[in-house]
Amino acid sequence: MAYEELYKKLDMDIEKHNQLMEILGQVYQELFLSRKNRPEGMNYFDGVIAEIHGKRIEELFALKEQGRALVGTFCIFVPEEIVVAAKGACYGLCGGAQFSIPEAEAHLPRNICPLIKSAYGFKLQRTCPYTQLADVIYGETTCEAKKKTWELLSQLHRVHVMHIPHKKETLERELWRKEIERFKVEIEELAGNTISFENLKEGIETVNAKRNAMKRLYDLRCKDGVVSIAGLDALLVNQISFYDDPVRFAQQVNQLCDELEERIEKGISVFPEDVPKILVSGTPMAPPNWKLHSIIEQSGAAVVAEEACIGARYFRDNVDVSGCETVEDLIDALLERYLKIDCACFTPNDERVENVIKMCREKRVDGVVYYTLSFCHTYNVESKKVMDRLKEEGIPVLRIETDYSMEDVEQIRTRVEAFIETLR
Ligand code: BJ8
Repeated sequence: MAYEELYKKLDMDIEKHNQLMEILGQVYQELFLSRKNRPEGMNYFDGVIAEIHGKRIEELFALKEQGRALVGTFCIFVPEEIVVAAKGACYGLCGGAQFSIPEAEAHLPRNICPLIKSAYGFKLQRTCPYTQLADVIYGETTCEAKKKTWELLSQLHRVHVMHIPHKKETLERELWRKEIERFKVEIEELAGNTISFENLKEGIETVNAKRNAMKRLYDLRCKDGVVSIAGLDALLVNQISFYDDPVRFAQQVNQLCDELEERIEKGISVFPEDVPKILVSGTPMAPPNWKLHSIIEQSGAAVVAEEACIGARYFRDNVDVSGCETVEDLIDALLERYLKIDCACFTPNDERVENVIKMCREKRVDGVVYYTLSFCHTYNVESKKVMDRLKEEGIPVLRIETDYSMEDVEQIRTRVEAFIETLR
């Protein structure tokens, strides 16, 4: 095992880790590598998955040895620009696998969101090198289950909890500004130096460039009647955006987009011309959660967009640095950008409902699958408003609530097939 020495240094359970990787390899082979007509640009992203606990971990370990800050996160609210400005790495921690849930359930109630249980279970198991490497794990107070889990996680790892406002009024804006400043101070302490205006601006521009590349991919997924890339592949690229080096990632996505432009010009589609096009809206799909997309696409429809944090919510808005002259100006710009996030933890959150409709129009979808993880109360409750508005617009919608187990796959498949039939 090539990376065994590294895993020992990270105090990992190597045997269990290898079991996990074997399962991941089999699933990946079946869902991704065995499919035909994938863009060649996906080779890079296949390589990232093949080396997900290899080369990237080596890179991060090297950064750690240089004293750079390594920050693990669970939410798109963490201003990664600040970590990039400090020349460190900010990455998402996995929370999309059933594999780690049984251990987590020894500490956490069974009836909470699988995303939280999965991530917490990885820490208990010591099977995730990203978690083991993190100098600090950033948790946030977006939902009840998360904020209470951080208390338990902090007994196992260094955790910093960011207080995320649930409204967007004056008081909450002030609080959020202070939270961004507090985050900056902690990253500076970890990195051992102060973040200058130039560094922060550069960090923001790096992340903006990454988001621009992802927006370009979003625009090209389905254009001029051609579905140039499978939804499952596009989801994978979105998932990898949370792990990879941001500069390299943007280059690779842009390269993939060049190829997709050519495919569109030549009319090379992954699906037949009349394929029903679906927007998936709802809770994030952390890797390796590929369950719903694979069911939808195996059932004969194409997923052309995700209204989710691993999706458009992450790359829709950039940080506007025009007119910024001081670090404080840049922090204000970060504040403005992050408060555009329309997570269901906000109340009211009508902008999300309107964003779903806007995306449906942009992508000219035939229907929406509203996806919610079991026991996610915020997205679950908000489904009523989103679905009512979709019905008002005459856009068909199917609501799926599920977790990471495979027990309900056939039941979901039957419902999805019936839904797609009505769209034809
Ligand atoms: S900004 S969506 S990444 S909080 S699914 S853990 S809400 S019970 S993930 Fe999220 Fe940030 Fe919001 Fe996005 Fe809780 Fe719901 Fe689980 Fe969730």
